Amino acid sequence: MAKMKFNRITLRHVRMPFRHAFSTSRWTLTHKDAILIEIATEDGLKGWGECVALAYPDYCYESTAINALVLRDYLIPLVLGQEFADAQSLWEALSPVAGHRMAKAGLECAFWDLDAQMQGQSLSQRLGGTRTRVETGASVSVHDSPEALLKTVAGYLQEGYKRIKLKIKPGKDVLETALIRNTWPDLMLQVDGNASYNLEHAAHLAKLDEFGLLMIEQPLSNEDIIDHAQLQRNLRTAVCLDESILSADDARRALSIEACRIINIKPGRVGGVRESVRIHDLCLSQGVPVWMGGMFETGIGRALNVAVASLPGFSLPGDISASSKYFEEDIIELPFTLNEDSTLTVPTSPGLGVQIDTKRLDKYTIARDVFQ
Ligand code: OSB
Ligand code: MG
Repeated sequence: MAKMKFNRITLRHVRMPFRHAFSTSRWTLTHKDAILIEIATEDGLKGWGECVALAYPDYCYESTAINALVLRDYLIPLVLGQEFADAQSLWEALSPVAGHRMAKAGLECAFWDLDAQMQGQSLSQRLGGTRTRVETGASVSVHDSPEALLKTVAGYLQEGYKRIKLKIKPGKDVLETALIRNTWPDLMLQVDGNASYNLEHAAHLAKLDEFGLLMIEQPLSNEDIIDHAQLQRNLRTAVCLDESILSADDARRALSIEACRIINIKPGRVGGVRESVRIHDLCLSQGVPVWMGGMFETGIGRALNVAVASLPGFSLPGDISASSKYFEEDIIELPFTLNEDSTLTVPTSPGLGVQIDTKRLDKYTIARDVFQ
């Protein structure tokens, strides 16, 4: 296969206002910050990637500013001017740097955009995707009052989302979940603890068992698959791991001790598409459902997630909403919109299959750095 040379790499720090502030168990965000990466090749092709870290390092140790630093000082010097035949060789070139999978994934996403363009294929086709539409659901932030929560959920259902994921934290969990369940008895419903609980909450979390949830996502800390295994033994509800799974090896270890029954895959979190496919394949071979997570991506990261979610093992609705769930305007020309069946359509043009709206991109760019 033709090799691709990374001739010029442009980093942009974008900051896009959210339509509504979003609160997780620890932090409230009013803007989406991200490092966007453009890689230009010798023959003028351009590939785009997004680093999914948030502005504040609460989900994990990576943040937007840390992504920028690690890319500038460590990762870009390893790949600039180099040629790569496949994602494996790119990954090996980045291996001197430990961790920092979100920063690495931004580069890897741009690689795949270029790679699929060179093949004249959409990324979904390139990866062997089997769906033309991917099922989605809405992730619902922690709310101050039950009334406000019900109003938000009702709004998403009205817009057409068929699955709701409620963010929970100690003190805002069982009652809130009961409220939604009692209001919508047949709703596909799941909860996400974002690592805010510990094993002392096990009996309390077991109260969620009566609500017929699809899963409880990452109740315990990022590092701890051992305690998750103990918790899962005491819950009927399936545990799903998000923060704890950074690689296919992590997934294999977690499944081998039954720390979870479901895995949330975020290409940005696990180091990119290649590692996502490895987790997907492992889970498919063991009959473990996976689904596509989200990190409030701009149109670039969203396009990547949609393409990866078109693989056959993604059997549960993903956190891949329409662009308008978060943003007044996206940085791509045609924002992602929700179909009537609670799906997004998988792009079919080459690469990521989205066109950058350069005017809007410039409007939201707060810093730019070119390496060549
Ligand atoms: O835990 O899944 C999470 C967003 C940022 C960080 C972590 C998470 C989330 C979400 C939002 O739940 C999902 C989305 O992008 O819609
Ligand atoms: Mg999560």
